[in-house]
Amino acid sequence: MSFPKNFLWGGATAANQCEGAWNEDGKGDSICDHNRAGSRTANTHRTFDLEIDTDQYYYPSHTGIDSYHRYKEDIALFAEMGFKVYRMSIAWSRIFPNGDEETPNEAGLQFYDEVFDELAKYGIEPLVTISHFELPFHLGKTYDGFLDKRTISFYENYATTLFERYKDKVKYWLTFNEINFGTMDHGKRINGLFNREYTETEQYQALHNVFLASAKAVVAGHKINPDFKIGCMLAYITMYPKTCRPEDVLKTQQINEKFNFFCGDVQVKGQYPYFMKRYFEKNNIQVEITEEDKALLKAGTVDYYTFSYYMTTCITDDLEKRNDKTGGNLFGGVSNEYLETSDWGWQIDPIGLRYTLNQIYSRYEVPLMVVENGLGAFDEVEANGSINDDYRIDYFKQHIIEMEKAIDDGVDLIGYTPWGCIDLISAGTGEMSKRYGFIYVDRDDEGNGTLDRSRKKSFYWYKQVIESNGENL
Ligand code: P53
Repeated sequence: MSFPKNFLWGGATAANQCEGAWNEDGKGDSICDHNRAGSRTANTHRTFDLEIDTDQYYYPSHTGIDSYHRYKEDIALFAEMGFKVYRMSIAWSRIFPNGDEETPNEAGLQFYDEVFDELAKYGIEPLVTISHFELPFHLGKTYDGFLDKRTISFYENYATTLFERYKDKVKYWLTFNEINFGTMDHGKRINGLFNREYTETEQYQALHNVFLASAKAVVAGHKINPDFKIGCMLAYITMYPKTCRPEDVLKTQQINEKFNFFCGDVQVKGQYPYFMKRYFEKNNIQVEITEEDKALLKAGTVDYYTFSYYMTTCITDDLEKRNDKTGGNLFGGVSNEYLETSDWGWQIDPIGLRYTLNQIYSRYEVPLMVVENGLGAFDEVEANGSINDDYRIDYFKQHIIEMEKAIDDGVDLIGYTPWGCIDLISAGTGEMSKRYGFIYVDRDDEGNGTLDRSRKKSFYWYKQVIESNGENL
């Protein structure tokens, strides 16, 4: 079997990692604009400043790759590769600078009108993430973000504004990026909990409010345009037991349920899974979940399921083995001796993608889309300007082969948008040198460079993959 005729090939980015123009045309500061650059060694720990101090520090999101001013050139390059779909996010604070205004900033709305019109010129379907780590800073500072129920209404107002405005231009939507980072460190970019330490109850309450906001958006969106496809988005980090010791297998199941299954269950099935209810009871976590909330979660289930897939990890309950941690991992996962790792320590596992697609599809049986996948790597520009990123081509080739096998297994996979189709700022480390793109951007970790775009070898390769609908790898 091969890829379906209407398969959505494309690429993915997020506003805060490429737009720049952080305070132009009325945009307010988002939570991301307070993150300084980090480094590969510091990995996921970037300094977060309550007060932005641009005289002293460099904040990568403030300029990004300047796509706010260069989007036409970028979209033309995507079109040249033959993209059918382009996943992007809308910067919430461009539309509602503080987040709690009643009326939107017209200049922000106008900007995305122009982006969608440009995509339409080339017949590229937009896929819009409504919230991709871009909570308006003010909502975190003043309301403790989603811990406060009022933030649900602010989000609903924001989402409804987008649905009304773009109802004839955008069909595919995602409510929250990587919602399952919810209660972890990355989660503060979603829920805005950064003013102090929060109890576990508060963290799960904020996540619950995020679920409610998502469900409200789904309900409102379907009313505005019944043809909308509104999905969820999870960071899927597939887990294998380190050994076949039953203790390891059981531990893997427990961590996997909480990280990979919990949020999807709520958003696809419309209810909390039994294991989370027990987890709350056993740990005295008192999340307020009313009957009305339960009805809303049921009414606001998503139309399709999307996820990011970069790596797999191994789990053990044997504490001694935990010293053998892998990069980018967030749950004390350990290494897999059968896999190679990226320069940032992420374990590369193409077969794991087939396994993952089947794991998710067997649980939900709704259409799936892989909306992030890719290799963050150092690229070298040759003297003649060419960039021969064969390692990236090889990574994608292996993953596409396994997606095709998953389709052959019977999985309803509808699209694939590799992450950072154009080089952009890394979310985890704030680096520019962690490159994912088919398109190279001349910019370094300190913010120097022309910002000029150029085609990597993988650009021509991906073009031919799309042209042949995945046949010509
Ligand atoms: P970076 C960690 C693990 C899995 C997905 O990540 C992650 C992260 C965040 O570090 O986030 C997603 O840039 C996210 C994107 C991000 C991309 O993965 O750290 O949705 O915004 O850029 C890649 O290499």
